[in-house]
Amino acid sequence: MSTTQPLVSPGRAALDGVIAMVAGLGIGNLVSLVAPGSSPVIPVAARFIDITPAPLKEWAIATFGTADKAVLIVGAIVVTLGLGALTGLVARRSMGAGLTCVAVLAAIAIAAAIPNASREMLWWAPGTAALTVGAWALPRLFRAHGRPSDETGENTGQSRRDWFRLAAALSGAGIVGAVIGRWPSASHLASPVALPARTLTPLPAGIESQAPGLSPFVTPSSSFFRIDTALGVPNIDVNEWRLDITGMVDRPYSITWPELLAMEAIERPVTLECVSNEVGGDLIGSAMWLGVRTSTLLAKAGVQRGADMVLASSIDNFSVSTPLPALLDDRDAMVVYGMNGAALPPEHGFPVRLLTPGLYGFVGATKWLVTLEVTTFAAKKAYWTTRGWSDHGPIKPSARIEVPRRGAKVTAGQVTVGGTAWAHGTGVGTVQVRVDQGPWRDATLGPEAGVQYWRQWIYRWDALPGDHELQVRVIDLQGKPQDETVAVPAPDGSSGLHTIRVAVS
Ligand SMILES: Nc1nc2c(c(=O)[nH]1)N[C@H]1C(S)=C(S)[C@@H](COP(=O)(O)O)O[C@H]1N2
Ligand SMILES: [Mo]
Repeated sequence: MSTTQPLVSPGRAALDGVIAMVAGLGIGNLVSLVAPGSSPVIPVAARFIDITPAPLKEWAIATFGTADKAVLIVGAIVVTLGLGALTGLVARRSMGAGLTCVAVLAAIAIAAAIPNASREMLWWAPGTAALTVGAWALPRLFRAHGRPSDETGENTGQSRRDWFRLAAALSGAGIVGAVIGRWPSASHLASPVALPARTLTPLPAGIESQAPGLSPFVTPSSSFFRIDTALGVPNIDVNEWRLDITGMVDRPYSITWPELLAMEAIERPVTLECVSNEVGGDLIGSAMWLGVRTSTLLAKAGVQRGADMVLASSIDNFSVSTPLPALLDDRDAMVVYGMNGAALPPEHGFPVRLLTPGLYGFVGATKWLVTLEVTTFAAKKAYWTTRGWSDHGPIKPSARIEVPRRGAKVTAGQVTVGGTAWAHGTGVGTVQVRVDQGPWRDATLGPEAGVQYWRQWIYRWDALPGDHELQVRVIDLQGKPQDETVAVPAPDGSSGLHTIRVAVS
């Protein structure tokens, strides 16, 4: 019998690799509690998102929408466990090579955690802990299988119990560490903050009660769509947060949280849409936003001639390029710290985000905002505009049918059709519905909250039995109908009529 014959079966070796990986990552994750934001998985996955080709990212957003991160996390877990199994198989041939794999994987995690700003002193700790635990566990798991008896190749009962105890302890520690450590999205630890009093009278009540399933007039913050490239939500301490106003200005300066709160606050109803939203899609929401005018903040710095854009960057190095006029004109673009009467939720940019009414989020709504750099389109590019999306992103007027749902079966007679419509800047004038390509008929509009906000609409339809097509369009207050040309989201937003079919019986 050859002495180089591995003592551990391939299945067991792979399982040992997986267990060592779970233990290492779990404990590393637990250690990341002391070094916030640097769990061993998140930085690797975050770098992965950065280098993912834009079309794949867009496909993920289009296919999974707000769930794209859940899909990515499950994918990351599967790939990670697969790497663990591979490491186990390598270790079966040579423990030295196996431990080298562990070290290389840990080195990647540690390198990916190198912080952009030197805010996190212990960024190296989680990856190092994962390395230590993984490198300790792997050879011990192998040894615990014991030497197979010469006759049968089977392990003894004693060694099986040893292995089982060790494996259970390591997996248990790993899983507990993963759960109580900072697993992605488990990090919603916004510090309680006091906000200035609200300045505006509350919005009128919507008409959602008249059509079950219709979007509420104001989208609750908890169900507001979320789109960003961040895996873990950045956890920002308001005491350390600063907004730098730099670039082509006479007097660059930084503003702190208390200084920002002391400035004159405005509160505005604004509908925010993602450029990736398909016609009829749900990447849109409407809320009441509280903050300070960007025009005031920029005027304090003294914008120099020749500038035509502001590059607004986040703590996680995301950026948008907003046309300068949109931040200075009377649409009241703002640096926002309140949403629907409370502090900005972590997922939506706590403590501070940019909000430019009338522009898609990718050119006007940086979350976790830390820098406003006054510059030019010729000099700088932003995150998505370097990936082929348009420099200018005004939200295209559109309308959608929310009830009945596409493909619904309804009873003949009076059917309530309803939805939302928006025409930023000008405002919604009329919403019209058409059945089976017939004449356009006016819908009844819900309350109005300014030209940057959507309107609900309802249409009472006398439905005859059969399959029918329903379409909707918005006409703005200047009488201009929405663009009916069918366009996909890239590069500057979708257009076309929202069209659904329903079965009436
Ligand atoms: N820091 C950061 N801000 C960001 C993004 C991002 O990826 N990172 N995405 C932008 C895009 S594309 C959109 S549509 C809006 C969405 O804002 P919401 O998640 O609050 O709905 O945020 C914008 N701000
Ligand atoms: Mo977006």
